Amino acid sequence: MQNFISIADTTDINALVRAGIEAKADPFKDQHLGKNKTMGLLFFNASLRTRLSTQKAAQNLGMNTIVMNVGTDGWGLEMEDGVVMNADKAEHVKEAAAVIAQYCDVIGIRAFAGLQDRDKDYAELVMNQFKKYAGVPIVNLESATRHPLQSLADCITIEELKTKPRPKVVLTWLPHFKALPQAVANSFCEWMNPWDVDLVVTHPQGYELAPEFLGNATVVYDQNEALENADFVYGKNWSSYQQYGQVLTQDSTWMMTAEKMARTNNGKFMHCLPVRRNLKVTDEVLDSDASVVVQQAGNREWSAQAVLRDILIDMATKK
Ligand code: AN0
Ligand code: CP
Repeated sequence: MQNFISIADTTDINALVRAGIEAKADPFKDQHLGKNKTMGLLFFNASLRTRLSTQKAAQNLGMNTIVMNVGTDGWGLEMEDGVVMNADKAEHVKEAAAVIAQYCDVIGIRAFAGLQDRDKDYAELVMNQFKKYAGVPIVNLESATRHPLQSLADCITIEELKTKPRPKVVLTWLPHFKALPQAVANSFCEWMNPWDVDLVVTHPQGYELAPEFLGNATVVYDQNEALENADFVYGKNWSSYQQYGQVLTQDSTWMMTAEKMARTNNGKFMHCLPVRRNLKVTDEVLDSDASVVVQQAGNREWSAQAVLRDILIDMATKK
């Protein structure tokens, strides 16, 4: 694998899931792969899991890591080509990416959707410009439209917990007052679609995901109906794609509760975290045995390790 920006950069989901599970069983077996290599992690937005788990994964592989909150500590970065830089941006990504690549063999980037301009967000300018101008492998740490390291960790978690070959997986919208990106939901669909699960998506009217991400998933607008016999319930809030970036409803009847979980097939509750308790999901659900959110977050280390391992192997064979 040369980059890990979207699922299109991968060839075999199951091989990555297996590599993640193998890394979990024996974290330091590939320590030689990253010797004398440096991973740079650039954050335009806040993070707990991605920041810690990706560093840990890189270190398990013998890499050095450099972390920078570029959003707050760096020069304002101009991402568009050919503009007159007479406003607030002091540095162009053309130089910045090339310079960072002088110090780093692999670059991870987190840059959320702005949620103002849909075309701009869905064009994935930040990832594409870094890919174009850095010339070293780029790893997506959550971009405007995707969060593939999360999705791979979600696959690993489902693989560990599933009790049948083809489980029913329900992605359900949960209420929130803030406008959140569609990235986690988009990516989850993008990874579940080609995988061996039955994917059902449930949300209020107006929260339809972009068709290219929804794929062949079944949309059921009645949340209770969608949850029937679910083996996994994946909760997430996202803002509207159609009325881009808008919060159309905060309807608290969409919150995940123990009563709703009782409709499932002894289903497990998943969430990428961070999660607001008693707004999106009740304490009762999060504190029950049904909740696997901590195991899921733990698997972020192994998804990152599977991806970085693949990138390092690719780099070594090109030498
Ligand atoms: C972010 C999001 O919804 O994209 C990050 C999730 C991993 N969540 C929040 O901003 C709360
Ligand atoms: N799930 C996830 O990406 O968490 P952070 O935003 O804390 O990194």
